Amino acid sequence: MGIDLKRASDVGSSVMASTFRGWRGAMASRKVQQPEQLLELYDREGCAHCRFVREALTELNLDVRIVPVPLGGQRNLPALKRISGRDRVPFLYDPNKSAKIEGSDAIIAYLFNTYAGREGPKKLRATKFNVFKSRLATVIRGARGLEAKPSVGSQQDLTLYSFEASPYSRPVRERLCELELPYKLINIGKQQRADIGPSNFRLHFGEYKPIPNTKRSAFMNEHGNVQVPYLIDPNTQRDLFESADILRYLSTTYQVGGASR
Ligand SMILES: N[C@@H](CCC(=O)N[C@@H](CS)C(=O)NCC(=O)O)C(=O)O
Repeated sequence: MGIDLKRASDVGSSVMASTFRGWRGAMASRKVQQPEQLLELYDREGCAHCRFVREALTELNLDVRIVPVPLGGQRNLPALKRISGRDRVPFLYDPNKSAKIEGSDAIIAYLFNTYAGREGPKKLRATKFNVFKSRLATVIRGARGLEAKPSVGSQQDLTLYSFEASPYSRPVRERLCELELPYKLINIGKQQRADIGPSNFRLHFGEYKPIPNTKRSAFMNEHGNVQVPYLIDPNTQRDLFESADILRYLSTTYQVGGASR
């Protein structure tokens, strides 16, 4: 059995990226309720400030529609300009409160105040040091998730189960961003000690039981385990586990030229 060095370095650099950010965006609240209408985030996966917002969304256990606006991308830029009057990310639209907010500090303050009734953590603020660490995370990932690749659009949004610090999910989010594919991001961060670890090697003895009546327990009931990334594509009626398979699928289906990196 040979070792796939390209894959090992992909997963390794993604682990490093999460480590630079102190594994923010791994743990999720047990309390916060998902609002009725989906929040919408204009986002660039490799953008240092967008990462803080996605970390906050995982920690608040909130789902969101991600509208990727990579550098050089033209598909979603008109929608961003229409809603915000500018071309800056991160930009949040909350249809529940008709709120439109630009910039990570303002968005995170809004999210924590509105959905948790408290201030956001200092570690998610855009201080020079935090921005530096978030940029390092992008650098170690070879600047993936920053620039658009030639792609064909999708009719309907895809759905991705993920959590921000998940090393296996990050490459998938990068690819979705580069291909300018909007998607529903369902965050299933860790809510208890038993959730910690990869799906096949949890740091927990005995049978794995997610907390009842959570997104994790619903996922467990449907699939018999909890594992991310998990992608659903209503355009082709495909659903996939395994990050390597998902990356291959996205490139083959949506990338012009179809080649995988
Ligand atoms: N071989 C899988 C590994 C996936 C995996 O282990 N994902 C972790 C998160 S990075 C997971 O699902 N952990 C279990 C959990 O969060 O409950 C892949 O490449 O997608």
